[in-house]
Amino acid sequence: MTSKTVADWQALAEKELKASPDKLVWNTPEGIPVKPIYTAEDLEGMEHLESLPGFKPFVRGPRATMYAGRPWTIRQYAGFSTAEESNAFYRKALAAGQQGVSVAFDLATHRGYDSDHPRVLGDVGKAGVAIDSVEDMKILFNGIPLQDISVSMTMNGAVIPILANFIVTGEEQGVSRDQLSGTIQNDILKEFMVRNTYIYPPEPSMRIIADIIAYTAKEMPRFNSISISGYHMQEAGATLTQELAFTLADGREYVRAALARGLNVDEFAGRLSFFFAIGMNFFMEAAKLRAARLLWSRIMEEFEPKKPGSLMLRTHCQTSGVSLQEQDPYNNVIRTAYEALSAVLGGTQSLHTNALDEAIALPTEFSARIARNTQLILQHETGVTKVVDPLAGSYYVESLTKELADKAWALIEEVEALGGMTKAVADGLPKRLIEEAATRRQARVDRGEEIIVGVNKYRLENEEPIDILDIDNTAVRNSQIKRLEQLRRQRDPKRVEETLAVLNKVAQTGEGNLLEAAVEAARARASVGEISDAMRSVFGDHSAVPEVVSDIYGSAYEDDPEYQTLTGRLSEFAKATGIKPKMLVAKLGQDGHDRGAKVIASAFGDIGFQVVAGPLFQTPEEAASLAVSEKVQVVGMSSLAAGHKTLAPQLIEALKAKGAQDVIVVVGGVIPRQDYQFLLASGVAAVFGPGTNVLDAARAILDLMEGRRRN
Ligand code: 2CP
Repeated sequence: MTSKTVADWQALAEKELKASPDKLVWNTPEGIPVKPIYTAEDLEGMEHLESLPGFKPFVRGPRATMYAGRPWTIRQYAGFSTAEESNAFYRKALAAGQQGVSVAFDLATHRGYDSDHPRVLGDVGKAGVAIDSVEDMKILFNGIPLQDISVSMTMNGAVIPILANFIVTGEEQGVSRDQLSGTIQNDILKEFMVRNTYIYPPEPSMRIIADIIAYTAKEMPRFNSISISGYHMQEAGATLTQELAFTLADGREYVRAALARGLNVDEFAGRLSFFFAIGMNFFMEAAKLRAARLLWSRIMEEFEPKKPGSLMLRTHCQTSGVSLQEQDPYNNVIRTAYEALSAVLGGTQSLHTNALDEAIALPTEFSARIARNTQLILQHETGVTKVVDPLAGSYYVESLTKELADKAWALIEEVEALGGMTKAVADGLPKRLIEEAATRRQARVDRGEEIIVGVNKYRLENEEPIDILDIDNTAVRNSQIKRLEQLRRQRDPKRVEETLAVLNKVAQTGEGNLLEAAVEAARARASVGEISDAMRSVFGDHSAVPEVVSDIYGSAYEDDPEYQTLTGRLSEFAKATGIKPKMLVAKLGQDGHDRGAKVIASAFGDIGFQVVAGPLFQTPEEAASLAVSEKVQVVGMSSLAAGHKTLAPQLIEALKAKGAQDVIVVVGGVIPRQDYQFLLASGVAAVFGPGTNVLDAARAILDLMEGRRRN
């Protein structure tokens, strides 16, 4: 037994360092000062320490035996091009050790458009599978027994037609609703905050959620009615406390919506599930999941449930997409493995591990195998499944658990003071805080304060491009159109019309259940677009006004000479031309991922550009009109959903047609190197792929503008 005290350690550390050990304190983006040492003193008075797994507040896990009894579910998120191809991919993955299915839909489907809609030319079959009707869904799950394999569907906008199609697919496979197991994402609040695949305004969107919770509580006892997601918040730049707080506050709001619908809390609370991102802050991410369970049981106690399961937070996790890098991409395997271990040590119920190429494209069969095997190796070779919550009692992890919980709780209270999450979202607070955090992080990375191996340090001189999957969206679109035509020929039009009229009436009157009505329409073979439109005509479309934060990026660079040179050059340019350089940041197609666009708009604004932040979901034609009316010199098109090869050339053509061929078009975002030549040949002046330093991009654009001026 040592008789040494913390003060003794301080003295020894000071001698070793020849400075105070306080200088080793790491201030994380969450504002948590991480000390170089934690001791028993840090645990004093901590209430949750004595709890056991399977019992409230569930810090140590929702099940008593956790992975010793049953390991987490290996559930890889996938889907691309047609239902046939995605089905073949799922079946192979299941045969190779995957344990659950998780469907990625294309953006046209997300936003409730059939594949033949003119607004979705660049989106069909990209970034997910195209589903237009029950017929597609039946192909998607062909040979996958829906009574045995649980299916997660990431769907929020067009959640009613997709869930209706799933139910009918089950029926036609001979699997009744009460046997279907799985999860629907169905989390609209975070869509308004960060993910942007909404269709309707907040109020009817919340009604949709309540209707789904009510329907599944009654009819689908094995089905998780919602996956309340923080993942996308972290992807959009949120700190871990923001992710934790806003996700749990969203959850509380959904509980309130279901209660307002007349449900009893114990009827539905046990089937609410969660979804978090797991980034590179190894111990803090594991602590985050422990803190999430602690706080959720605290929140749920307010509603006085009788069943212990109603207090239990069960979650899916996905390793972080933003931590993946285009540069030296095999490093991503290593990143993902650490993140996966962190999720497992935190006690996740199911897990997706990203593939090494996911920073630039959909996974290939090769990269998907490595990603899956990352989990299989954890489950079978490392022994981590044998002991429940092995980090319990760690001075550091227990302290982090408490600090994260306390900080997140303070933010949850702030949201409460605003009147709950729906009001906070309408007010814009969460979005603003997340965008500020994202911009701060970009500055840290650009300045090299946060090291990313292979990107801002240890960068390779020559990058060998890796093989990636390319989807021919025109071919997918054509085959979807053919199937839609066949569907429309073969169905009974009168039945379609009648069922859609009923759905429309349920939407209008507020009486009845939207999902129940949509199931009838799906049985009659109404398409995803038609079912969505039957509600769209009543609810309308949501449109967000883009707002951009300022003075975050610039203030991180305050005294930086390089930054001063650049801003100086910009003001020279403005003086010489008589106008401040003006750029439109454009988002085209159904791609709602706007973190990159927002960070660029914000940073460029600070640097000295006049920035027009274009609205989401523009067609190339609409963006060109905006560029002309705003008299911009540059359009920066941000593309993260693989539509760039269709949309960038169309944008250039549209500008030409308006006589605006002088406008410089640059493209940034998730652009594989393989596509650079194609884009440059189409008239794009520069391409900025993942990992681009914002100052470098600004310099390059200014060079282009000066070049044009001289010529
Ligand atoms: C679990 N079980 C056990 C034990 N552990 N039984 C005995 N002993 C144990 N130790 C039981 C559970 O009670 C359950 O049965 C069954 O085993 C399955 O376990 P589970 O823990 O419920 O796992 P799961 O079926 O895989 O469900 C996990 C979730 C679910 C988290 C609850 O919501 C889910 O699968 N979510 C996935 C969401 C997802 O994939 N999202 C993709 C996002 P009972 O059911 O009978 O109780 S895509 C992201 C992209 C980026 C996007 O959004 O854009």
